[in-house]
Amino acid sequence: MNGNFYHALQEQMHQHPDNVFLDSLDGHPISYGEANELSARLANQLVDLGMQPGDRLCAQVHKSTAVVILYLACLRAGILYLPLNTAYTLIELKYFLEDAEPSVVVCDPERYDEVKALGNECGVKAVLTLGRDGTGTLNHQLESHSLQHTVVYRQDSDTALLIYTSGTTGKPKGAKITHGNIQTNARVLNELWEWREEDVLLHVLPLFHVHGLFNALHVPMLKASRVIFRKVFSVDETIELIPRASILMAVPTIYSRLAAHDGLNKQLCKDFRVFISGSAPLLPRTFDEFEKKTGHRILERYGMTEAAMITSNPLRGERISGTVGKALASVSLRVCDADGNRLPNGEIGVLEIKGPNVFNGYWRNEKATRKAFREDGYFISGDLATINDNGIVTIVGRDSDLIISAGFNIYPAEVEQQLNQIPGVKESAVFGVFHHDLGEGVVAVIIPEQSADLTEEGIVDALKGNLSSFKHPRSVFFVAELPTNAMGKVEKKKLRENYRHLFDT
Ligand code: MCA
Ligand code: AMP
Repeated sequence: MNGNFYHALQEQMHQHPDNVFLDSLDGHPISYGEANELSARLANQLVDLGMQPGDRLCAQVHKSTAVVILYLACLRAGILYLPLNTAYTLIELKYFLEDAEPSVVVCDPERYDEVKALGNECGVKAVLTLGRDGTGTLNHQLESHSLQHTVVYRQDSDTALLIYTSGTTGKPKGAKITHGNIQTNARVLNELWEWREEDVLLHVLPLFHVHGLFNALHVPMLKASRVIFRKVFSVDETIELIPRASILMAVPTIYSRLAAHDGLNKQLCKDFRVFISGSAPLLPRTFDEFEKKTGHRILERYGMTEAAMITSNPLRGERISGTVGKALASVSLRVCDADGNRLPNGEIGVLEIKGPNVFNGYWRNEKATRKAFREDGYFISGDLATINDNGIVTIVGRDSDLIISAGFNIYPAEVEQQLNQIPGVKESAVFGVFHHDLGEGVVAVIIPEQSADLTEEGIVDALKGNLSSFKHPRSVFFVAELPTNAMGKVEKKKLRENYRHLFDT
C-alpha cells in the first residue's frame, strides 16, 4: 500500500472529480478532478527540473490556489515541501536556504532578483516565481507537461514536509513531518468533527502553518468537500461569508475580532455547523462573547507543528471554555516534571506526547532531536498543562519564553540578538504580555549606552530588513537597569509582571 498521503487524497479526487475544491469566489472554482490534473502537470515539471523524491522545495509565496496545487505536486512527487512565512526578510530566508538546502525556491515575482542572488550563493538550482494572482514562471510552461503522473511510492515514515519551528536559542529547526503523520491526523479529525461531503469550510488562514495547511485543507479533502478560499483574513468579509459556509477554522484573534463586530448574530450563524479555534489560548471572555452573540460554543483544540493536532474538545458533548479537550484517538499524553516523572492528575507539569501524529525528528539535528524525546518515545512539548481525572487537558503556559502573537511564534532571543546589534543598545530584554487583540504583544526593554540617543521609532526602524515586522516590539522602553536574579539572569517573569497591563485596551 502506498503510504504517500496524496494517494489517499487522490482516491477522493477520482471518486468526486466534479466536486468543487477551491472556490475563490471569482467565477472559476477548481474542482477535485482539476486539482489532480494540475498537480500532475506541476509534479512532472518539477521532475523535469531535476527534482527527485527527498529533494526540498522552499515556497515563500502569498496565498493563492496555485500554492495549494504546488503543495499537492510536491506531495505526490515525494518532494519535501518547505513553506515559509511571507513576512520573512531576505536575511531570515538565508538561514532556511543554508539549513534545508532546497534545490528549488519559489518566491514572489517582486523579490525575484534578490532571492535569485541569494539562491546562487546558497547552491539553489532554480528560483521560480509565483505572484499573488497565481501567475509566475512556476506556471509558464504548465500546459506542456503531461497529465500522466504516478504518485511516488512512500512509506508512512517518509518525510513529506519540513516545517521550521524555533527553539529557545532563536535558531529555527526543521520538523520532519511524515506522510503517516499527516494521514493519521487528518483521518482522526475527519471522524471526530464528523466531516461531511456537503460541508463548506471558510479558509482564511495562511498556508505556511500547520493550521491553514493541514487542518483546513487535508480534513475537507478527505471528504472532497468545498473550501471557500480567501487570500487574506478580513473581518467584514468573513461576517458576510458565514451564511455560505458551515465550518470555520481560525485563531483566537480572529474570533475576538468577529465577536466585536456588529454584524455577528444568531441569525447569521443559524446554519453553521462548528467554529473551531486553535494555535493559541482562546480567552474565556471571547468564548463567552461569541456564544452570547451566536449561540455557538467555539470548539477549541490544541496542536503544535511537531505533533499536528493533539487534543480537541468534542463535537458532541460539552465544550469546556479554557480547556483544550481530550487526547485525540491514538495519541497518548502525560504530564511530567523536568526529569520525566509522571505527575498525578491535576498537577501542573510539561505535557509529553506520543503517537502516530508525532514528527520524525529535526532536520539534520540529532542533538536537538535527542533532547526533544524521552527514551520511551514521548515528545517533550514544552507546554505546561494539567490533565484531570476525565482526561481533559488545560494548557496553562509554556516552559519557554516563546511569545505567540495572533498565532505567529516569536522567540525573544532572536529579537534580542537583533536589538543588541543596534548602535547605542547596551542590553535588551524582550518578552510578551497580554494583548487585547493579538493575545500576546511583544515588549522590549533596553538599557542604552551612556551617551546614546535612542528613540522607540529609531529602534523599530533599525529592525526593518533584518526581522519580520510581526516580530517587532509593539512598545519599547529605555531603562537604567534590568531586574536580574542571583545568577545575573534577567528575570522575564518580573518584567512581564511590571508591564502586564500595557496592551489591555
Ligand atoms: C500581522 N501582523 C502581526 C501579526 N499578523 N503582528 C504580530 N502578530 C501577528 N500575528 C502585523 C504585520 O506584520 C503588519 O505589520 C500588520 O500587522 C498588518 O498585517 P496584516 O497581515 O494586515 O495583519 P492582520 O490582518 O491584522 O493579521 C492578523 C491575523 C494574522 C489575520 C490574525 O496574524 C494571522 O493570519 N494569524 C494566523 C496565524 C496562524 O495561522 N497560525 C497558526 C500557527 P506592518 O504594518 O508593520 O508590516 S500554529 C499552528 O499551526 C499549530 C500547529 C496550531 O495549533 O494550529
Ligand atoms: P507552533 O510551534 O507554531 O506549532 O505553535 C504551537 C504552540 O501553540 C503550542 O506548543 C502551544 O503553545 C500553542 N497552542 C496551540 N493551540 C493552542 C491552544 N488551543 N491553547 C493554548 N495554546 C495553544
